Amino acid sequence: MTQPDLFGVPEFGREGVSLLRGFALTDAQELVAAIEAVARVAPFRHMTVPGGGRMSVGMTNAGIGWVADSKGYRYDHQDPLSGQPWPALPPVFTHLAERAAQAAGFGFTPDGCLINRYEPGAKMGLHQDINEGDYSAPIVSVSLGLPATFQFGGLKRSDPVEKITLHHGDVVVWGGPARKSFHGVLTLRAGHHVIGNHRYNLTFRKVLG
Ligand code: MD3
Ligand code: FE
Repeated sequence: MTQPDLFGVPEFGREGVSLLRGFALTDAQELVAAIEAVARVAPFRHMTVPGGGRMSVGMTNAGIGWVADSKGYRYDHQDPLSGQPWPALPPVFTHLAERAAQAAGFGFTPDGCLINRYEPGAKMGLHQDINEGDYSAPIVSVSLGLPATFQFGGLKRSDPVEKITLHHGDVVVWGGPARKSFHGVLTLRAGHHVIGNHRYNLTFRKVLG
């Protein structure tokens, strides 16, 4: 299902993708406060990927957490920095993800949320999200703060990509045939936003099958 725009034509016409412009706007302040509360317990950090590079995006997690290190990618109940469990999913996170998935035609309760923080200059190269246990579940993504250009391709890295700008409060639900598509985020441009001069992205996942 896709979100029709003002002219009744889907703005982003890919099967399995629902773009819910502004869906998180009314909860944005509460979402940002919850992100910052998580980050006081589990600070944003720049993970190292198996090739040895340092990710430009700062990351933390709530619920079951996504972790990269020199040995690979995995999900873990514990924050490797503290040895403690990741903070629980804040109720405002879970509720928003469930409502967005429902609006897109999915029954979905997340068990993990990767929280990305983009400062100007940060980017995320083309990749697939294929470490989760349940590909029948969608991924719900929430954008907050500065706008970013998102790239969305096909099932092969070499497939052509479509670009779309994601703004503060936009929610995208990716499921069905779109679930294993390549995607990435272009370098964040500097700007000013009331939440701070950065971008947060929440990706809600069903990690356990
Ligand atoms: C399409 N994050 O954390 S969210 C990621 O804006 C990630 O921070 C980006 O990709 C961000 O893994 C993009 C949109 C997104 C997330 C997962 C997807 C799109 C997706 C999984 C499958 C297809
Ligand atoms: Fe991803």
